[in-house]
Parts: sequence; structure tokens; C-alpha cells
Amino acid sequence: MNQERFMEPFSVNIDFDTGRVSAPARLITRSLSNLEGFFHDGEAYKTLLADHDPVLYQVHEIPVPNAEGHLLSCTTLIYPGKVGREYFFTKGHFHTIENRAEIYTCLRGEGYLLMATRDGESRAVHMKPGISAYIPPYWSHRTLNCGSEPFIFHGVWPADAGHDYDSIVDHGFPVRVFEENGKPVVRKEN
Ligand code: S6P
Ligand code: ZN
Repeated sequence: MNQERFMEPFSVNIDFDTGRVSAPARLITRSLSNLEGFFHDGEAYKTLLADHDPVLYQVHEIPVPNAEGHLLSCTTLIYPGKVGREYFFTKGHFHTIENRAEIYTCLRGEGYLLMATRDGESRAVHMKPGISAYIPPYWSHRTLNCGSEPFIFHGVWPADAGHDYDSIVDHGFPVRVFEENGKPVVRKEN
């Protein structure tokens, strides 16, 4: 056996109701205070944060070597809620190696996958259980929960991809979803 390239195959158990993944998954929790500057309505953000600091989303990531050839995967659970009229969302990111693609498959709830290119293209895909969406290379991506129960999806991407959050912090995300008259409405900035 070639010890240098040997890795033991493994499996995990994913709970589709809670998004929990059995060991060896790593839990990442993002609260409102971790997303300062991300939401459209800065005043609504401050008002909500002054009251409490809710958890917006949790990621259960299944660790593998961060190396070319490997695939990372995770579940992400976004709780229902809004900042002003804008639904709770993930920070959003480009991959640091920008030509790395990703696949998201919805397990529970209802949400949107928002995507944008550096050239000003943007798209919104409505996600519900069974919908599997392809995020091509070079598209930034953010997800949000527009329903009343937890929104959970499973993601798979090349393990060497990395996360570039700074581009989102610097330029914002050019497509957003707001509640208007009780319904989610997609708003593009260009
Ligand atoms: C990683 C993949 C997801 C997100 C997760 C949280 O490439 O797209 O695991 O990391 O959904 O989103 P964010 O934007 O806070 O990393
Ligand atoms: Zn990604």
C-alpha cells in the first residue's frame, strides 16, 4: 500500500431536521455581532443588537485535508429572522482560489442562494428541499432564510478553495432579498 496517498474512507451521519453532523464535524456559529456592516439597514442592525445577539447560522463542517483533490462538505442551518426587512443570511464569500465551484442541496426549509460575479452579474435561486444548485467558478455566494422554520442545506466544494470575505465587506452584495407585504422580494443593485 502507498502510505503517502492512503487515507481511510469514512462516513458521517447527517440529521436533516437539525443539520447536525456526527463526529468528526466541526461546528462554526455566527451571531448577529459577527455580521456588523453586512445588512442593508444599519439602524435596524444596531437596534436588534442592543436588545440581544441572536445566532444567525451554524455550520457543521466535515474536516478533510485542505489540499487539492479533497472535497470539503458541510451543512449550514440559517435560523428564521430579519434585520429590518432583510432576512437573516450568511456573510457570503468568493473562494480565495476563485475558479473553485460548489454545490448546495437544500435539506429543509426555504431560502435563496444569491450569487454574483465581479463583472456585475447576479442571480437568485429559490431553494427548497430537493433543489440542488450549482455555483460555478468565479461566482460569490450567500444564502438566506426567507421561511418560518430553519433553512438547512448541504454544500460540497474543493478543499483547497478557501474563503474571501473581504471582497464582500468592501463592495457589499449586489443582490438582496427583503420581505415586502409578507413575501420575499429579490432586489438587484444594478
Ligand atoms: C464554503 C461554503 C459554505 C459556507 C457556509 C457559511 O465554501 O460555501 O460552507 O461557508 O454556508 O457561509 P459563509 O459565507 O459565512 O462562509
Ligand atoms: Zn463557498
